[in-house]
Amino acid sequence: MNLERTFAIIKPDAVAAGHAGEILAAVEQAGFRIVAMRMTRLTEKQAQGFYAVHRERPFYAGLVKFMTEGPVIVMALEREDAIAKLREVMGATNPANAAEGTIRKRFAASIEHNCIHGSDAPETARQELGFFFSTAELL
Ligand code: FUP
Repeated sequence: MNLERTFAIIKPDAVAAGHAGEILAAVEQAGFRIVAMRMTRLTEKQAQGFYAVHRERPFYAGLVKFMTEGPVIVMALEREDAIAKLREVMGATNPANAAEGTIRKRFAASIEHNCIHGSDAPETARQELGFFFSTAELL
């Protein structure tokens, strides 16, 4: 058994559209335990830092702007194989390619406004959890 933690963000589009509750329900129904959770509004610096890996990409400036446009919900989630499982439940980055029933298929409008983020690997999950949560919050 590989009990694991991952990091997720319900993005500004989903919070603004009133989909946060349904997304949380989908996450819980998929067997995740919510370890920590907070609503916050990212500063430009935080969004730039969080997505620094994409800083050379053409969509970077738009991504940073979008992520700072309104409140988000950041979460630490736990279950067996959490990282891969959350990405399965989220669906493909582009909702047009996302499988039926996935969160992005249900709630995302486009690849830019794709309603949820989930860490893509153990090292990123550790980094992203530490970016938003203190050790005490993750006990
Ligand atoms: P994912 O891990 O599924 O969130 O996807 P990526 O790490 O490839 O992309 C991170 C974010 O960049 C996406 F959620 C949305 C944004 N993005 C775009 O806006 N345009 C693109 O062509 C690709 C990604």
